[in-house]
Amino acid sequence: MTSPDSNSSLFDRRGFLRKSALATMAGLLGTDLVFAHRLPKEYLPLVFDVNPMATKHKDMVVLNDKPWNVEALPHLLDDAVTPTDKMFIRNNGLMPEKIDTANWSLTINGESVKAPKTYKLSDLKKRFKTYTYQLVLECAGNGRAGYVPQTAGNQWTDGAVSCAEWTGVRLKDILADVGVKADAVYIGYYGKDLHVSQDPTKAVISRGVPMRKATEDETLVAWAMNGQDIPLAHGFPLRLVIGGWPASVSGKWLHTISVRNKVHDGAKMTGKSYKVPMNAVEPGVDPPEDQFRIIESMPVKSLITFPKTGAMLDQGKPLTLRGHAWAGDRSVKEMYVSYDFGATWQRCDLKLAKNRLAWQHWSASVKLPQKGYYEIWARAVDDAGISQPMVMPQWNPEGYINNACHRIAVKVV
Ligand SMILES: Nc1nc2c(c(=O)[nH]1)N[C@H]1C(S)=C(S)[C@@H](COP(=O)(O)O)O[C@H]1N2
Ligand SMILES: [Mo]
Repeated sequence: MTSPDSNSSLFDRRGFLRKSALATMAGLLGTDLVFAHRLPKEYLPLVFDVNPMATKHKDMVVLNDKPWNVEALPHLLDDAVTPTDKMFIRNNGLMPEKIDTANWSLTINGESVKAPKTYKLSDLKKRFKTYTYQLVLECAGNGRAGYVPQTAGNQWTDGAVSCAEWTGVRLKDILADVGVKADAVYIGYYGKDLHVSQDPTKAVISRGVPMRKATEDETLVAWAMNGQDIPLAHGFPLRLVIGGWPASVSGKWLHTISVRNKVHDGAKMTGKSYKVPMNAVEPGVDPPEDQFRIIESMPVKSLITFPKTGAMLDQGKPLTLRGHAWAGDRSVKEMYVSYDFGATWQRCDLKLAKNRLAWQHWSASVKLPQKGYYEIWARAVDDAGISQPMVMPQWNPEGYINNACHRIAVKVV
């Protein structure tokens, strides 16, 4: 949602905001637009123009505003499905300023398509079967703040993760319609955001995944999130959504997908971006580029979303804990909590995921024996038997994939 002249789906034929658009905005703002009927023709409320924080929960943490990098706190992620206002934002560049939804299109090109093909957004919606999935998007840098020595980049704590409900068409259905050659190995996306230097010739980010991940059922070209248009900060009007892998492969403001006959070499696919050393390194050691591998499925992880760290609890009352757990392409098999610094672990009730690549909800009831200070530690185990580490996992120079156990502090009074 941005410049007035460009949002044709938001305005009616006479240029006034549609009732449905107004309802969406009121929902996002959490309050009514008083005098909405007085808004001049082709005007959007200013608040949507400039600041994605307008639609975020007041406790969301801004790490950077140029580009926008905003994270949730664990207790904000308590909802089963992450609502817009509590969803982290990770922008590498500046959000596109002119979005012409009426003329938005998706082009499929690259060495490994039989012939390039372009679909108008409206045709995509009609032509292919629509699917809805809950998908975990976690920034590969989530948890970076926990690495010692510190690594460069946004110092995410635990909140660069979401699980929203995405609606769109399967990328594999589009690719089948286009026709892909036998030598296809990778796809790469292109989005309409602008480099921070505002130089339009500079690419912001253009990442991708191997064909086997690109053609999974859950890999979507999506236009809706949680049943509404995708919010501008999260990729309006079209986005590639790929659950379980670094969220950097889920391209926002999507206009092109290239089918490649080699590993995609777009911006932030090369160098050391989104890569970790192939072999363990001592903390602080940065090996040469050829000793890095691309991060694929994300590791097993969990969050305690209730209570909030710092909670004061009444003595004698059982404490109900809850949160979510996820494990990249895998599922989570077991979930444990400890309130004695890991000496003993209690098994939690763990639900199945709504669908593959969605997070799983867990809960547990614990009895803290007496007044005093406690920490609750939470630990998930994936279906291959791999557990979250209690301490810092393998340090890496870019500070990726820190899946150490989440801890909260509570006091019984
Ligand atoms: N076009 C584009 N797509 C993008 C990005 C971006 O900067 N530009 N950031 C990526 C990264 S690094 C992450 S972690 C996710 C963040 O998604 P979100 O902001 O919707 O939470 O989007 C990915 N897709
Ligand atoms: Mo990211």
